[in-house]
Amino acid sequence: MDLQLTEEQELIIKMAREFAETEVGPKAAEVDKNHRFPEETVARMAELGLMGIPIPEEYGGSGSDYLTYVMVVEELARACATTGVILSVHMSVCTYPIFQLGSDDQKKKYVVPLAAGEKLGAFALTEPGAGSDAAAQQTTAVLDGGHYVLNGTKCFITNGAYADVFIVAAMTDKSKGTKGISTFIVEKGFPGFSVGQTEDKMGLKGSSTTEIILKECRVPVENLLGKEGDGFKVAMAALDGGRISIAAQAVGIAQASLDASVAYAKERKQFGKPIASFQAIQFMIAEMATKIEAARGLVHRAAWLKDHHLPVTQTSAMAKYYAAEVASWCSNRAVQIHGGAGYTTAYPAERLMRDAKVTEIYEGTTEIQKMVIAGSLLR
Ligand code: COS
Repeated sequence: MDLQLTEEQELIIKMAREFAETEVGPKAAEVDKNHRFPEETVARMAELGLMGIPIPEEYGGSGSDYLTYVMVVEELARACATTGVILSVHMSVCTYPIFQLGSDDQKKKYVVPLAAGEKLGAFALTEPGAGSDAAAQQTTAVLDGGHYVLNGTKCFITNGAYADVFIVAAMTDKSKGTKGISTFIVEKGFPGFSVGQTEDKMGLKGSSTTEIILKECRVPVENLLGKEGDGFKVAMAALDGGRISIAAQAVGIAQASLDASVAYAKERKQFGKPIASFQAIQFMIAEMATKIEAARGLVHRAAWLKDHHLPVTQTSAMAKYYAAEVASWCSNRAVQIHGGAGYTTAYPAERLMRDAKVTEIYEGTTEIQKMVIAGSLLR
């Protein structure tokens, strides 16, 4: 595995880091406090070419690769975890699957504007009764002439109120179990499509998490993504890629927790000296840095496998499981190092702790990742 970056990859990552530090980070606390979806940041990401990093230029993207893209997600999440997940969902579980699995017409119609950042993407698999058990889909899709008619309610949909294009899973044949699920490309303007309730969450407060309601929603037959009955595999393959970028988001949150801890430990004095001089603090910092490096290594390895079209399911699950635990652990330690100040909104530590938690839950809980890892080992 050669992870030596090219000059072009370095340039993209450097640009993303500067953008994150100067434009994204300074707004993170305000976006969190006001539960504000940072539309202007998404527009700037489009201008900078960050909405289509792993997509070839002929399809509106920057022509780079998955590794560079997840490194950018880390940089963004380090500054603002909300911004990290907006890009992650837009690319990993909407734009990229359409690029990989879509017909040429679908790519021209959807990938081009998505990769250019003219449109925002989302992924609608989860339902009230189909979370970890993703196969328990209740949403139905019935063929009616040139359209499929979709009925059902999706929940916890990231980018829900702001996305233009959704990959939606639905049952085309209930009797066939996982082989009766199909995936569709659905536009927000299709008749029968509406956005339902917005969730009030513990963290990632700037990210839009909503219900999607499909009521006699008419989707043209040419918007079937993959073959009828292949939807479960399409969704699982999308999540294989999605979990790498969520893991990168987790590494970004963990790194921000370390950065904040180092700065505070040098500045805060107790017993007549900076708390950085105490071994209890030094050990926490050393453990954080080591875990972050290990998690980042897993993320880069998974992205490299994906770029080389090698099996990635197991490594992607490992990266997501481990990086999410590291993010939660590091952000918890960051609050501890900050003491009473860490429990207030005067410092970013409490926000990082709230933002970290969901990385252990969405795109498959830690327990699901362990099932996937064990499943591939015990097959
Ligand atoms: N890529 C491609 N195909 C896959 C796959 C993957 N990563 N994982 C499973 N499949 C295929 C299997 O090969 C199998 O195909 P065949 O029937 O042709 O052999 C089919 O899908 C069914 O697989 P399996 O029997 O393993 O499905 P299960 O219902 O047991 O589900 C888990 C497996 C639990 C791992 C899956 O439902 C899952 O990942 N759940 C979590 C979903 C999730 O992340 N939810 C969060 C919502 S998105 S924010």
